[in-house]
Amino acid sequence: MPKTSSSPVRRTVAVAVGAGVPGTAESGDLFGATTHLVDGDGDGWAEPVVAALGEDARAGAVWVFGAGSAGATATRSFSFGARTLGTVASKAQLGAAFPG
Ligand SMILES: [Ca+2]
Repeated sequence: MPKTSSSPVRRTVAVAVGAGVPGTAESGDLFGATTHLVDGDGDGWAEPVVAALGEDARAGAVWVFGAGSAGATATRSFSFGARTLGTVASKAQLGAAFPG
């Protein structure tokens, strides 16, 4: 995965879900329903952000994966949702509307 640039670029990002990824996959989570790339830590490498819109009664949750010269990785990945934020957001579908 290349470092971020100011020019818009569409890329396909494959992230293997498994060991090191927080949480447990459940039927109806809709993991991967929306995705986004953002350099959240400012190191120049865009981290994949993946939403699961069906998580927790459609409150939604977001996973952020690590990124670097070797690509995306579960290392340093984390997730958050309504429970993490201390809110009750039934059917809010956190992550449903990433910028295009
Ligand atoms: Ca980064």
